[in-house]
Amino acid sequence: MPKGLIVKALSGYYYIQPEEGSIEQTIQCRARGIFKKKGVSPLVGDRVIFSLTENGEGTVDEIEPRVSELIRPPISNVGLAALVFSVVEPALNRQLLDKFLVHIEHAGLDAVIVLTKWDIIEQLPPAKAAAVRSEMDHIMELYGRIGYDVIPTSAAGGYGYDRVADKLTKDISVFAGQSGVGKSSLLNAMIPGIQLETNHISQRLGRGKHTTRHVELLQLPHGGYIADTPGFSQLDFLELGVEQLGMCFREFRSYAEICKFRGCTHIHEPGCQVKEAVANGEIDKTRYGHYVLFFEEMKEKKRRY
Ligand SMILES: Nc1nc2c(ncn2[C@@H]2O[C@H](COP(=O)(O)OP(=O)(O)OP(=O)(O)O)[C@@H](O)[C@H]2O)c(=O)[nH]1
Ligand SMILES: [Mg+2]
Ligand SMILES: [Zn+2]
Repeated sequence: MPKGLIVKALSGYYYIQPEEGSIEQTIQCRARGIFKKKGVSPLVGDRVIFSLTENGEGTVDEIEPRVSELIRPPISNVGLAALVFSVVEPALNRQLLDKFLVHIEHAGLDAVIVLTKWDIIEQLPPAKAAAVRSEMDHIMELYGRIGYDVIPTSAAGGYGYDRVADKLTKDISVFAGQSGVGKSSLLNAMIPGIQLETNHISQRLGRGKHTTRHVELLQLPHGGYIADTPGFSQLDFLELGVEQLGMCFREFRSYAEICKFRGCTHIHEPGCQVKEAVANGEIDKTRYGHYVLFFEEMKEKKRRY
């Protein structure tokens, strides 16, 4: 039976690129009923076995084991996530960035942080421009030190995306971020010949309009795939256990190993080396603040279910 890759999922259909075919020759497939019964649904990124039906369509029969899986955006077998944040319009939300990073660390993916719309900084009133620039310098320095590449880009100005493209060396990578930050615009600038739909952010709401409505894999010129995804503004910690949270903050790890108590939550225990590192400035206070916030959020969820 033929094998293929799910490159798009839309309205109950899965679009499969056959192993020996190009992305233009996708086959529209339904999933077999058995998946629903088992509570699994095929994801974009899945390598599958499929069969052809008489009408030129097909059926997804089997999903090969996944290397990784993200719930939001829903995609499997991703090796690297590019977390896309605009420097303005909408303003960079550090809490969402840290939440995102927790998900990425938990899923075991590599991450790069892509800052978009850099050109807009130049057009801001001088005081505002200086404030944004200094915040971005801080973010680049801080996250760089933790071990994440931070890449400033501008689709309008035509720079930075070659550095992003260089990072997309995994078989499948994904662009993820809020609506209106410019994911599709950056992909349009990066990949010759594609024209993804993009849209102005709403003046009234100050955010994007959810222009991209489905997850879709695009073929990269130098091999591999990149997924454009719909934006979102909320992320839930569905599958993450509260005891795993600390490990998802990369810079906590070496300190957590030497906390006085095994299983230290770094909240109230004496002899906590993470808190010590926060106090002496080795760990960023805002990052730690988000850790505490997420910790409480997760505890609260647990209580409610
Ligand atoms: N000035 C400037 N505007 C940009 C840049 N990148 C994107 N934009 C604008 O930002 C708006 C949103 O861009 P999109 O690419 O549609 O954003 P998206 O992240 O794909 O949004 P969703 O599909 O809704 O998740 C559009 O009006 C773009 O023209 C940039 O580098 N500079
Ligand atoms: Mg889009
Ligand atoms: Zn501790």
